[in-house]
Amino acid sequence: MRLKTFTAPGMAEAMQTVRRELGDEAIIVSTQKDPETGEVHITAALEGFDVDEDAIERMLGGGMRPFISEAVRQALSFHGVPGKLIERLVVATGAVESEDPVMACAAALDATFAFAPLPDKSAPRPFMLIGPPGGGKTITVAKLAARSVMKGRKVGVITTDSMRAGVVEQLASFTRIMDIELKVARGPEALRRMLEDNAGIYDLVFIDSPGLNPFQERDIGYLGDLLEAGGVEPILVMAAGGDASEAAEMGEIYSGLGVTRLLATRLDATRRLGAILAAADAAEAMFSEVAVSPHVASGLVAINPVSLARLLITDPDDHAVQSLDESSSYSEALS
Ligand SMILES: Nc1nc2c(ncn2[C@@H]2O[C@H](COP(=O)(O)OP(=O)(O)OP(=O)(O)O)[C@@H](O)[C@H]2O)c(=O)[nH]1
Ligand SMILES: [Mg+2]
Repeated sequence: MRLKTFTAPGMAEAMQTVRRELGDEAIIVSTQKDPETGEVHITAALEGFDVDEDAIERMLGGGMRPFISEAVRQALSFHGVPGKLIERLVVATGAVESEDPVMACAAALDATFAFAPLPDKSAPRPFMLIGPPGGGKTITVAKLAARSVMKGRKVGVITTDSMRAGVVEQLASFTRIMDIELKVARGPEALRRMLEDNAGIYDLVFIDSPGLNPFQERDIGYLGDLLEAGGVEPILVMAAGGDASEAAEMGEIYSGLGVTRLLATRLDATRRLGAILAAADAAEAMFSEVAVSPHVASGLVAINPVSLARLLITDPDDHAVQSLDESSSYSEALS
């Protein structure tokens, strides 16, 4: 056998080159996408040429596969991903031919989760950010609003969190800078009326919710009433870190409220991502953005299977999270 590696900007071009050079008899030994350049490397073999058969055996799976699966398993285990989810992800790595643990993990994440950033232009329904107390809902409402204001969108911001002293002012201090009037809806009925009155005025509406306790039936009942009255899309906001089993239990509860996406915060202040993987899995929620900074003017980044895989596989001391921060894109809105 003869082994040869081909590089091209995309999979289709790489395959064409393989066929042109080695013909239809070529056997694809491995495919790999360069995470930096996006280039595809295909290693292909052609029968009838004399080379090291053992090397091909190793590449075909005998040698590299267990090593890749083990690397992914160890990384997920370091992050505290629940055992059953680790097994599902490790099995899913087998579907790709890659010698790069990041790409194998990315393929497994892609097969297991959905990834869908929040729109920054317009949306048919308002978004309500919900989640456990202190998860970052209010700051994230301000970040999302700032991002869309920077794109020239007409943004409405509503808070339904008006019971505690100072919390309206916390959000108002940001909306004022963006020249947005913060509206306060005191209860489900007020929210319903406000949204009816505002119908068609805004490209995007972001609604903050109170820090309600997911393990208290009364709290979850009230949150359900708010969501129903508003006819809104609920986005689960949860801080990364913490116990994965607890996060999974919360995910299940929020799944009952119909959350569509998980927006994970505080990735800059944690080393383990098992809890957010467990929460997304239990909530059957898509991953949207992640927040990687406490500052309103920065640090909201869309995540995809490759960037999430890189965070999971890379040594936390390599500061992969910081490299995600696209801070400058909307910071002028609040400076
Ligand atoms: N380091 C870091 N801190 C964050 C991030 N997102 C939010 N925070 C901090 O987390 C704390 C809580 O944020 P809030 O936005 O007030 O959280 P909340 O969910 O609205 O809280 P409640 O309304 O009390 O439930 C604040 O001190 C934020 O600055 C992040 O991505 N990174
Ligand atoms: Mg809040």
